[in-house]
This record gives sequence, C-alpha cells and structure tokens, in this order.
Amino acid sequence: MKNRQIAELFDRMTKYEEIVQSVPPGLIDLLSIQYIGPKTLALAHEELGIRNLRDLKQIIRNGRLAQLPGLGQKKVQNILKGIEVREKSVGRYPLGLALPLVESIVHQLRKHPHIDRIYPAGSIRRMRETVGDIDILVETDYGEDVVHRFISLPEVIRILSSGKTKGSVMVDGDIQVDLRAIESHSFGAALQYFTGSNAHNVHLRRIAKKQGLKINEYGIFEKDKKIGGGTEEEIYEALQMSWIPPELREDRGEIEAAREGGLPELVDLYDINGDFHVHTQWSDGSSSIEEMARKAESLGYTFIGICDHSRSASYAGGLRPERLLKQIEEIHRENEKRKHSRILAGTEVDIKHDGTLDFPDEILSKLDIVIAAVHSGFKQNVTDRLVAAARNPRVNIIAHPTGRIIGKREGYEVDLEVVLKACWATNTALEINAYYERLDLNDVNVKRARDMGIKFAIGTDAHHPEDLNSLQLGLGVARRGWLEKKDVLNCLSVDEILRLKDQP
Ligand code: DGT
Ligand code: CA
Ligand code: CA
Repeated sequence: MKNRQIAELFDRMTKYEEIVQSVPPGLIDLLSIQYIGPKTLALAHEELGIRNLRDLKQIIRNGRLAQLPGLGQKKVQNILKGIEVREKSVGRYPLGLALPLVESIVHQLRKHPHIDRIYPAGSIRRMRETVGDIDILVETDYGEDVVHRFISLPEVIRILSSGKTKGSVMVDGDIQVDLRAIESHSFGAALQYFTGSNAHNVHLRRIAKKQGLKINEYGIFEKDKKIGGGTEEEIYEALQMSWIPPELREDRGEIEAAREGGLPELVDLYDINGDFHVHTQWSDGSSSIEEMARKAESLGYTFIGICDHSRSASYAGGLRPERLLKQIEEIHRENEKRKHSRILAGTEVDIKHDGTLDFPDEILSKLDIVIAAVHSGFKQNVTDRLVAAARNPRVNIIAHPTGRIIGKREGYEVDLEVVLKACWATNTALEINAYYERLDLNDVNVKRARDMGIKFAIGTDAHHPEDLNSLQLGLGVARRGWLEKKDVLNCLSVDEILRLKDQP
C-alpha cells in the first residue's frame, strides 16, 4: 500500500471512531431490536432525544414515537413486539454457547481424584434452548476440596460464594455456574431435584404425597425411612413410573406417559447417519465439499447433504443454475472416491415472494435432496409461500420453518397450523435447524408436528467443518419434541434417502 493510501485510511478510521464515540452506546445497542432501523433511531434521537431502551419505551408509551414522520401506530406496534422478544431473552444464554463451557469445566474437574459421578443439571441437562445459569453436580466425599478446585478454574472471573458443599462463580462470558458436591447415597435424589424442571418436580411431589411418600434433594422417604436416593431410577421407581429422560421433564405429559409405560424411545446420537444442511465455498461456506465430507466421515456419518444457497440469496453468494450443475458434477467426482459414505447433491433453494422457487423443476430433479427456505419478505404471504413450496413434489424439506432468531427476531408472519397441514398432506419434512441461534422448529412445535405424523430433518446449516458438531443441539430439540428414530430422516440409510425423491 502506498503511504498516501495509508494516511487516507487512518483519516477515515479516525472519523469513524469520532462518529461512533459521539453516539450514546445505549442507542447503538437498540439497533439489535427487530423492526428498528438506523433511520428510525436517528430520527428518534435527534427529534426526541432518546439515548437508551428506557427512553425508547417512554416515547412509545406517550405516543410521541408514533407521531414521527414515517412511523405510525402499526410500525410502533412492531417495535414493541421487537422489544418484547429482546426482553424475554435478557439474562438468558443460548445453550449452544453454554455447552462448550460446561464441557470444559466438567473435563477439568474430572481430573480430580475424588470425584465419582459428575453431571450438568438444571436447564443444561434438559437441553433447554437458553439457560439462565449452569448447574453442575459432583459425587464426592471431598466436597470442600472439589469446590476449591472449581472456584480456582481459569474460566472464573468472579467468585460469588464458596463453601463446603457449594460454590457459585461467574465465568468468562458473564454466566453464573453453580457447583454442588453431593455424597453418594443422595446423589440420585439431588440430580433429580436439581435437574428440574420446577413444574416437573412439583407434579412429582404431588404424586409422591398421594402415595404417602416425600421427595427432596436428599432422597425419597416413607415416613422417616429413606427408601431411595442413590440413583434417579430409585426415585422414579418408588413413584411407580419408569425413569424419564431429562429432555422430557417439563410437565408436558411425560409423567402420565411414564406411569402408563408410554414414554417415547427418544432418538439418540448413535441413530444419526448424517446431516442434511451443509454449506461450502460454492456459496457462503468457508470450506470445500471435500473438507466438509471428511469432517462428516470423522463423525461416522454415511451421508452429508450439500445444500448451498440459490441465486436470490445474492448476499450469500447464491448459485445460478449453471453453477449448481457444475457443483453437482464435482459432487459426483467426489463420490467416486468414496465407498462408505455419500455426498448428497442438494440445494437450499429460496422460496420467492410469489411462492415459486429459485430453480426450475428440471434443475431440481437432478438433485438428491431439496430444502426450500424463506430468506426475505418475512411479512409477504409467508404461509402461502411455504404451502406452495411444500406442494412442489421436488421439495423434501422446509428449512427453518418459522424464521425466528433467538433473542433477536420473532420470525415470519406465518400461520404454522396451515403449513403443518400442508407438510403432512404432501409428505414434506420440517427442518430442525441446529444453528444455535435458530433451533427452528422449536421443541414445542416439533411435538405438535410429530403428533400430526410429520417427519423431521435435522440440519446444522454448517458453514465450517466444526459447525457439524452442532447437530447435538438439533438432537436436543428433537428429543425435547419427543421424537423417535422413525420420526427423523437423519436415521435413514443412504438408499432410503435417495428413494425419497421418487415418492413425492
Ligand atoms: P435456568 O437456570 O433458568 O435455565 O433453569 P433451571 O431449570 O436450571 O433452574 P435453576 O438453575 O433455578 O434450578 C435448577 C433446578 O433445581 C430447577 O429446575 C429445579 C430445582 N430447584 C432449584 N431451586 C428450587 C426451589 O427453590 N424449589 C424447587 N422445588 N426446585 C428448585
Ligand atoms: Ca440453571
Ligand atoms: Ca442454578
């Protein structure tokens, strides 16, 4: 670079810094609220002097925001919705960011010579999509020593409390972690108690009471006699039900099912044969087809679906038809090198505003797998567009069906009931997008769709080989939605998947 260019660059950077510093930080923060753009924000700042969220809420309440040029009641209602989405997530942390922290803490503590069982509990163990804090339980007779080791971990930025059986810390990333040290004979009872959910535990205690029993974090008791507590199984058995997987413990019918022997046999990681939704350098991914396929093979998968964007997603380097045909050729070449796994040629094809797809049928028919997705026009007839996509016999899967982004965006204006019915009628699967901020469909809607008999495809939406690991988040959603192996297309063999396209 020439000196003059460097000087110019510095000059621009300084100006940029000046601008950034002249804007109150609370104001920049508001830009992450859905439905608020920079124009609205600048206007509200200049005309009404707002500096932060509190000011924004005030000018909504007193009606002054609606009076600004170009705003009006409808837009203000939307902004209110955006604020609501954001406030619901305040203080909660996406599971996908919490899990690696937990894994690292558990890994380090396991090295302690006097720890037997060690489990994450609370919402982490239940795989809830966001967590308020992280709970970890250890079985040990050396509580004080283990707690001391815990509060000395390198991740810890602040110690909140520390005692003989419990330590609480803040770790890097500003999330609280509670560790409890428990003796063997009550470890199961403590694990059951601290796994929750609260609603699940309240319901269990009610049943216990009817049987003349009492449960707490130390055990299960008949009068004053302890009849169990070393394992969770002992607790559930004493209540005359089968052990309930943590992901189901939300009091959504699992207790009734456990009493009747009707719990689902939840899909497990070892049932998973592959990943449907993977991007490469051909659109906005970071890696080649081969690199993504190798990572999939290292996970023991027998297939991977390469589904890059289509041309309407120009911001993401979406492919034109000619490029897609070239990509299919490369996939065929890669497959010739492989005996034990198969790269599926696919697409994440945009559903356009008129409900048609970005590729014509004759192109789609050359693919092994077609995922259809809405990426723009979130308020434009999304229900009709999704239904139209589901009705296209070439479409196998509807990507991220509601479009929500956790803590950031509410999602499309869509009548999910209508979309579910269309998917059921056309044998179209719904995606469980496993990207940590999407997890879309979510657990509750997965269960609802499952009850109708709809199938699911877990897709990581990976843009980098490491992203393939996030399948475990999608699996968590699947399990929280009561899914069994038969409900999840990822459990099919390659041959069975290739046959899907022949049976629209
Ligand atoms: P979170 O942290 O907001 O994501 O949700 P949880 O479920 O992890 O809740 P947390 O950390 O407050 O407590 C973990 C579990 O311990 C909770 O699911 C149920 C149990 N638990 C905690 N405190 C109480 C309590 O005061 N009463 C009852 N019945 N159960 C409690
Ligand atoms: Ca918790
Ligand atoms: Ca806690």
